[in-house]
Amino acid sequence: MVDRTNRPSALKATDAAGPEAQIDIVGSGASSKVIATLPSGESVEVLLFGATVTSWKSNGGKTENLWLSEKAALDGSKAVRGGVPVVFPVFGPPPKSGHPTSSLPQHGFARTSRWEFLGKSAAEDALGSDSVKLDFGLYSSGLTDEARKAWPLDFGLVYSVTLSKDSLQTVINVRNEGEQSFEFQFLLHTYFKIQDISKVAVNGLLGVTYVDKVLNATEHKQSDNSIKITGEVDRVYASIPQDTTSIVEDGKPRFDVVRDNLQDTVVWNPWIEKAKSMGDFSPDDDYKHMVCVEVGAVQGWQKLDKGEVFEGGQTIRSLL
Ligand code: TA6
Repeated sequence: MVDRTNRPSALKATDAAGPEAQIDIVGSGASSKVIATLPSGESVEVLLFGATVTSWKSNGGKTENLWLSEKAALDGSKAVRGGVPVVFPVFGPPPKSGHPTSSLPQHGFARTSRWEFLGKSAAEDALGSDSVKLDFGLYSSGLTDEARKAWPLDFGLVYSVTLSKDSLQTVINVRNEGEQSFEFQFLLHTYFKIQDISKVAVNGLLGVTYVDKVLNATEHKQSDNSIKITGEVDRVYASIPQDTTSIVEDGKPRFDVVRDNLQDTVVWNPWIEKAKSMGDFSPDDDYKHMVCVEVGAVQGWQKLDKGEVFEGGQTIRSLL
């Protein structure tokens, strides 16, 4: 934690009633991050690189809810291994050729771009100190030359991160700022911190069709309500009817993940070999202490014509 005396004067969320959330901007360049802390101690940290949430603490600040690799790059050198990376405009490896995203890196450019901090406000539906909303922006002009060349479409993204006492809401607003229509995919690649993967179940996907990337991307139907993780899991569940997916640990509800205008969810755990093969995944056996439940619009493409807007996101509730 940065020693408070060395921090620039804290910014106040001016329009919240009652005691105010504290906003600090720390670090410099690609390592800059925004820290919001409620008077009751809950906090969220957002790296401007990728607008990546790297920490979310509930329970008065005592409970860290997100997993972050000990070797996560936090200097802008590569996508953050952990927290909530923002995936846009393509999920996974892009189409091999003949698609506007074909020459983009896996998971697109949003998570490896430098976003702007647009400011803070009391969330529309929040009362005073119980909530604070942080807005981040990424525009075509803010892309690297390489990304701009690879995907020369005019767009605007506003990503809102709202911290409340027991929940974190992250919502994207995508706008087509150009003459040409474009299509995109979006996903929030959330790494949840858990105690023991052998005691975890992911519930709420009963009967949903999924593509299993561990089984050669074959299609399956979820045959029971609880998904247990006993090996590498990499499944893309599509067109999910109910909006909440739950993470249960040791029989007790730990997180609710509520989708808003996003129909799909990816469940991922790299398990032993894949964890070892990722240089920035550390410690190697930390697959036991994380699970990804990633909400998104990744089945097919969302199309925006000139001036059109798409909005979607998640509210994750810590139930500890
Ligand atoms: O969301 C699951 C997934 O698509 C996995 O296939 C795995 O590749 C993971 O994302 C991590 O991708 P990354 O590019 O961050 O290493």
